[in-house]
Amino acid sequence: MPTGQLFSRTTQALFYNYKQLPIQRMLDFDFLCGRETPSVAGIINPGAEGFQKLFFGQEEIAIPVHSTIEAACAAHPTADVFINFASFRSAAASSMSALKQPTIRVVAIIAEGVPESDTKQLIAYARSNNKVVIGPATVGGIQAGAFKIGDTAGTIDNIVQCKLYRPGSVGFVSKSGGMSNEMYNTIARVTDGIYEGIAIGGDVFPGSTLSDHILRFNNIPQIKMMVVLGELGGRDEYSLVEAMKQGKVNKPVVAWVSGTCARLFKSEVQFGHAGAKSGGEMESAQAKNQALKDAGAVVPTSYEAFEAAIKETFEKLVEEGKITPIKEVKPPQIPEDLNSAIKSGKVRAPTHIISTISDDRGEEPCYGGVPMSSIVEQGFGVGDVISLLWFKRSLPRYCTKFIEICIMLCADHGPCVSGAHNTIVTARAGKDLVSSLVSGLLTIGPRFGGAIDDAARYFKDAYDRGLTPYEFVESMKKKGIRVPGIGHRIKRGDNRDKRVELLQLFARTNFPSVKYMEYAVQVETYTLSKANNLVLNVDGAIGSLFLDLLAGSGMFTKQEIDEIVGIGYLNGLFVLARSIGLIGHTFDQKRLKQPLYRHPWEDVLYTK
Ligand code: Q5B
Repeated sequence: MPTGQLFSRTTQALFYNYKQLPIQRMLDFDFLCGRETPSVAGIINPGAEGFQKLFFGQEEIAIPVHSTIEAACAAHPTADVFINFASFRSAAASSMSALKQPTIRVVAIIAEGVPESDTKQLIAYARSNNKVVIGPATVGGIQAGAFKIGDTAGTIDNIVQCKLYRPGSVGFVSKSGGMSNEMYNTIARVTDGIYEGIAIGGDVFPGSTLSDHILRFNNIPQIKMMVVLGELGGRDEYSLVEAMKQGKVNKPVVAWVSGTCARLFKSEVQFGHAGAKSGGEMESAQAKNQALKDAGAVVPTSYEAFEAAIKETFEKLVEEGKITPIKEVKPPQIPEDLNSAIKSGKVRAPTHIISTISDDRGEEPCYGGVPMSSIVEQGFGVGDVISLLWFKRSLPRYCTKFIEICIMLCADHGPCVSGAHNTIVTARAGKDLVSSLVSGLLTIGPRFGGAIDDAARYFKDAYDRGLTPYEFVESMKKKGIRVPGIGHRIKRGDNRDKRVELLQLFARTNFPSVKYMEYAVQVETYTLSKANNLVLNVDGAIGSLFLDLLAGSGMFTKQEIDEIVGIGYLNGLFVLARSIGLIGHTFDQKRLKQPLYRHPWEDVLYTK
């Protein structure tokens, strides 16, 4: 065990296992103390590498993350403290690896339940290599105004209240981490505060003992008095008694061993810590308190009298001129995290996204306000889900059925159409599903599959303005625009598109009105008189029939219909439907292990 200071204002640590809160608390403490460098140099997160963003005061900093202890030590050779937040299962192995690194001097082990045999090996290795282990089962320790391990001393408010942002004159050591927070408060009330505080942990075999730290404190000139809080169980306090008897401690020690109430119980009592169990008279709190008193420590009559005993000892040292009470400094204000400030109602912040169709914050996600479970329980289909997410309302069954029929009929139209061709070529180039799908989807547009919106726009406009089919088609011709929804590469007047017939049949049977569709049929009659391929195609059929659905269902205002047509919702039906087929084509090519596609020369006209 080294004989003096463990930490300083420039000490840096490596933090094992990424735990955002304790690391941020260390950095907040650094800022409070006016440290220039963050006390966490690097984070070891087994298997992960990169950076973690954290705050150092008001600024965000990126702390390097390493996947191994060795890599972290090599990258940060001046970081000599290893703060181990591993679970009890891996804490011993990782602590031993850290102790074996030449750069590491102090290892703090937070986990409870580390096997005692493992801890003994760690202790033996540390002692023979002049290294320090704090813990296991500890919150850690703190050097006021300089360096803090993990969650030691709790919240920033508590740290400020205990004046831990600047050094005092008291060295404090305890077994319990929870009680050490309490004692930092007590000591701050009646003295000029802590210089260093260590919680050695509540295990039967602590990595370093009460006396190890008291002897160390005895060699630190800034520490003028020591406070010890022991507990029943074990014999650790007797090594301190021995050291005091041998005259190795020459600064005042105020001590209390808690657990005097154990005698009130008829049977043996185990307190919170693994080691806090009286194993006989010698290990009782009473016996240890008496032994410390006999060795020269100031031992009060009860825990309640502890504070007064510390106060009295401190004031005596001040009177004797051994302590000059320090000038108080005002610590800087730690900027509050936005989330906690919002939570407490101190600030408000504008949102960056507005969403009206779904919400996943409650017990279950909702589509358009309808919970998932209702969607399943009521036997909703994909048409109902589209109604909720696209049109933000539950449409009548005939409407959702129509949507589903559109999706089924447009799911695929063979491998030769633009979309499927692109998907097939992409899949054969070895690309993944999403790339193959997207390359097919990107062909959907005014000529292929994406004419539904324009068909709806032009048919609606022409019908609403009372144009005859002749006037409509000829006015389009004058403008040089092909009528969207009319014409097909393979369908003809004598070879009609079955999909169009099926959609028309369904609408005639179920829709209250099919006026837009009838208008489209009249347009087709006129275009067919011009050329045999100018049939009403699937885009034109869906576009005109969706106008009938919107107008006839009574579920949409005129303004809403204009908005749906204006924004262009309807190509979404083809995109959604054809994705099914394009995914199928991708799988098909992969399943067939098709090689890279190359278009044959014979099929290209090379010309100048
Ligand atoms: N002419 C679809 O053209 C196609 C005219 C027209 C007035 C028209 C063409 C067109 C509008 C867009 C549209 C959706 C490019 C089609 C689909 C999904 C699919 C696909 C599949 C599936 C076909 C020859 C002559 C020319 C033109 C005139 C042509 N269309 N006049 N209005 N609409 N339609 N797209 O056969 O005087 O000789 O210069 O743009 O609705 O994509 O299965 O394949 O499920 O995957 O190449 O069904 O009609 O004819 O370009 O050689 O034109 O007819 O002006 O006249 P074609 P072109 P002229 S459904």
